[in-house]
Parts: sequence; structure tokens; C-alpha cells
Amino acid sequence: MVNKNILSRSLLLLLLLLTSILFLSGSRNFGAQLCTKGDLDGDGITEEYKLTNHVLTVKEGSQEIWKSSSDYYIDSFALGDINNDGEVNLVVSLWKKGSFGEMKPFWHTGKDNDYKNHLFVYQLKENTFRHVWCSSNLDHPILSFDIKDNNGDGRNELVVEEGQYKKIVGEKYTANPNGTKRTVIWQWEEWGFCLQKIL
Ligand SMILES: [Ca+2]
Ligand SMILES: [Ca+2]
Ligand SMILES: [Ca+2]
Repeated sequence: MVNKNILSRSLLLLLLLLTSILFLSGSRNFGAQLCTKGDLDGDGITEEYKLTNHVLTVKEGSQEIWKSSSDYYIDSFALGDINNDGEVNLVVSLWKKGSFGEMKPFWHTGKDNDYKNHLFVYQLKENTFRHVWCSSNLDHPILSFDIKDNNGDGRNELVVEEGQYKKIVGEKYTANPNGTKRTVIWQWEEWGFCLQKIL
């Protein structure tokens, strides 16, 4: 009887210990983290792309060649030739305030303060990331995206699972976890993306 009690207590302690270990390791991984490698400038030296706490850093060898702006909250990124010019791009889904920033066109007289989701496409040349395309506020926030040849025509498309915005406070929005979702296919045309299909 005594042995049984000791055994069940030991099992309980072991269970508590395992739960604590799982909880602690889960806590350490809190926040989005993603790491991948590529050679976008084709110089033969691989770059490392690392997303830590919504900040993206790019290292080539031991040198940090790029870090995302502190004004950006980066959700996710992917490497792929999204504009089908033969060179791999960096494609980023990020949250920031305003559609235009310092580039606000003179004909846009309304307020530009909404904090919403954007898609940016970059190209790496001579250790500098140049904008290929920067969206204004997206109509629907991106929940996840993938770059692939979805229809088998030899050109890549952007496959996006998009959702709905939810207002947090004032002009600040987030993705609504309970909003309706849909998958859409965007095809790169000469000057930007065109909606190809809603799945
Ligand atoms: Ca390189
Ligand atoms: Ca490209
Ligand atoms: Ca295709």
C-alpha cells in the first residue's frame, strides 16, 4: 500500500515536472520566429533571413546587411521569384501606420493614420534591399501566404489566405481571429499584382 502511494506520488511529481518543462519551453518560443536561407544577389554567399519578435534581419556571412524598420511589425516573409524576372525576391507581410509615409502624394488630402497590413516586395542588389512594390493598406489582412506556380503555367503566383480587420483602438487594427477567411490568387503583372482568382 505504502509502495503504491510512493509510486503514485512519484508519477504525479514527474507529470508536474514534464508540464513545467513543456510550459517553459513554450514560453521561450513566444512570438513569431522564422529562419531561412537564400542567395538573392547571386554573389555565391548565402544570406540568412531571420524573423525574431516581428523584426527581420538579414546576414550575409557574419555581416548584418539589413534590418527591418522599427516602424514595421512583420508578420511573415517568404523568398521567391514573385515577379517572374528570374531573380528571387523577399516578400514581406507587415503592419504599419499609414499607406504612404513620407511618400504621401500631394493629391491625397485625407488622413493617412490607419495601422493596417501591407505587402512589400524587395530585390537584393549590392547588399541593399530595394523596393520592387509596396502596397498601400490592404483591404483584407493576410493570414498566411505562399509563392508558388499554382496553375502550372511556369510563372509564380501569390497564394494568400486573407481575413478581416478588427479595430483595436482609434485607427489601429489587427486581424480578426473570428473573421471569415478566403484564399485568393494574385498574379504579378507588369506594374503590380492583379487578382487572378478567389478560391
Ligand atoms: Ca548573397
Ligand atoms: Ca524576381
Ligand atoms: Ca503560375
